[in-house]
Amino acid sequence: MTADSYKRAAAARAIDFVRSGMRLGLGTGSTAQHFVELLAERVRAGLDVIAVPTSEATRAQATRLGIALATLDDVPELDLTVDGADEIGPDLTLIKGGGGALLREKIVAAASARMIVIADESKWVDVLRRDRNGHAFVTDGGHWLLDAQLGRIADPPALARNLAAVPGVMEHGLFIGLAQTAILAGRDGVRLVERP
Ligand code: A5P
Repeated sequence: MTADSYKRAAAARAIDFVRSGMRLGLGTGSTAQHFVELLAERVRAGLDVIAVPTSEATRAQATRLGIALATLDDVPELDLTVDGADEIGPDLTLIKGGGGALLREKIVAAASARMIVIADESKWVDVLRRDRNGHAFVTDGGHWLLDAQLGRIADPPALARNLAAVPGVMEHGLFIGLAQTAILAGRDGVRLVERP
């Protein structure tokens, strides 16, 4: 099995949580793409949902696949958001933003009664860590995204407060208290983790 097949397995499990009539948030990234593909199959089979995408890439994919879309202006409260993550800690604190969509991802997750994070097991970590090379690019919203090298993040809430206090910082990729459920797929199968 490849990492991609694990991502698809996690996405397939998340589809079980979708019911007709739901208002959904659609995440961004390679794992979320699997979820959108599988959701579209259900829509073609008669599932009735409306969805708010978290990026232009997800909007384009969902439109192409025939999923009815809306914005939070039309549908301010969502039932469920399904999204990927760069890292998932044991209390379901997340690092997100590797796909450049963290601002809209956080707004959509915060508007949702429930957020499920889907990932392959490699995303599960004991302590959040960000160790990619620093870079900046412009997001869908026209913001510069900086990838900071911060080593082990022992206290994510304190870091989140410090980042939010920096003038000019629009948003950061720490998602604290947003995900209720993680669906992780790996060699030993698919497991669900609920936030403690
Ligand atoms: C998008 O901005 C990100 O938050 C993604 O959800 C995250 O980077 C996970 O992406 P993959 O599913 O491609 O690993």
